[in-house]
Amino acid sequence: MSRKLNISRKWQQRAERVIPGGVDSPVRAFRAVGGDPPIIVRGVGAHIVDADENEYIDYVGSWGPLILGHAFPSVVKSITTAARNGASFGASTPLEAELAEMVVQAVPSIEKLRFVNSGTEATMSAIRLARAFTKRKYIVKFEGCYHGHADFLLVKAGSGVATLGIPGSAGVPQEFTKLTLALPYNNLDAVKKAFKRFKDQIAAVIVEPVVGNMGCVLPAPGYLEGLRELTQKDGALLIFDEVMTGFRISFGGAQELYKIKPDITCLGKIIGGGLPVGAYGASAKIMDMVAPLGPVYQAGTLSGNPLAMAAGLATLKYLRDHNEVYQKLEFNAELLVEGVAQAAQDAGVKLTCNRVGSMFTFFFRKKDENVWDWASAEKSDTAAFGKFHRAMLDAGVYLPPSQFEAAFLSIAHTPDDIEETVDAAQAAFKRVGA
Ligand code: KE4
Repeated sequence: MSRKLNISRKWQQRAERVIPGGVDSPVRAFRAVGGDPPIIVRGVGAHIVDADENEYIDYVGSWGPLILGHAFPSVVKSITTAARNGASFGASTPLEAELAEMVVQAVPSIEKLRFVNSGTEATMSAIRLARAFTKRKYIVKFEGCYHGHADFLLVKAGSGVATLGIPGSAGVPQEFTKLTLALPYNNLDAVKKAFKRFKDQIAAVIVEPVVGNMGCVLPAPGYLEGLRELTQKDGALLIFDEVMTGFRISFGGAQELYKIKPDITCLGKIIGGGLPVGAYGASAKIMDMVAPLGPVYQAGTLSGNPLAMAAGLATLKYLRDHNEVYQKLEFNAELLVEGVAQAAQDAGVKLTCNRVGSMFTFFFRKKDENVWDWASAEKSDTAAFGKFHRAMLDAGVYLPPSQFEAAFLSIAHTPDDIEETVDAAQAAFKRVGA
């Protein structure tokens, strides 16, 4: 039965009069799945509640930051304490150094880092730094990977292996993307060819070590090692965009899990505990090129904001002091994904489930095949995904409103939540299969 969304709809209509699409980020408009987006008024633990008082089990978790769940007590306490001392000074506070120390301890490839306000700022700054450090211009990114909305990163994949970037958004002049090479993910051959064609000219390769932004896609065995080797050989920097995977798939992120040492790491989401934070970090040799020490300019009014630092500190302290949460997340995520996969099989629905730790995606397929890059991901049956998403929403399960996004489990999700989700999936697959 469809959920009553009357008050949500009124808020959506009111917002649409003053905000494009009524949303401050496109995916929230639910265009990919249809129907009205619930307008959320509060969250606690693994649950969120909309303006019509409908409750949902939340698997978006603000797109990754809320690994502890909503309104986690120590996070709330740290934010309110910080707020009572003043929200922002435009001056340094002890909290920034404290959080930076925690990140440096957790991620050995980072000796120094700079806080910014979003993942976009982190990757944009990391690439500027890589270009300055190597004195080279070209960058390589991969189809289906998303690194925020900096102009030169909004590129459509070129048709050929080393076709220069084609703007992926209106308002991005071709001149801004012609130094960006967009290659297929999980294809080392394409990278070898690019380094051959642009020998000694590529400043950096930026990659989501586990992709979240085409849906969850895993690196093929040897792929990340290959990127490390090829970049090292040519003198290009390897940038791990761990905005999503950092502190998510392990306390040390994907680089700990896959034992790869990137040159620059971009972080965000979890390190802000739900408040706006991004960061980029590297060896001191690289980071000391950043102003005021070096010639690479980057700045931000609210960078290192005390409330965001406080939320990040509380989140990372909890994860550091309760490292067993990663095993619990692994166990619960496997239980959930296996349960949904079985429900799909019972209903005769073709589903490919990709998962690393507590980030996962259910790909609706027309035939049984894996999803290992954008070309295979985009063959998904997005209409079937849309039907499934709406059925799950009606059943009180809030999944990412796009086939090409990762879903997230938090430490707040209980066995009952998981059982309820699998039961809802069983019914939803019947609707999809119908
Ligand atoms: P932000 O600028 O949105 O903080 O971060 C950009 C970014 C960079 N790198 C990775 C790996 C990311 O996943 C993101 C942002 N992730 C999306 C979720 N797919 C944010 C959701 C949204 O755009 O509303």
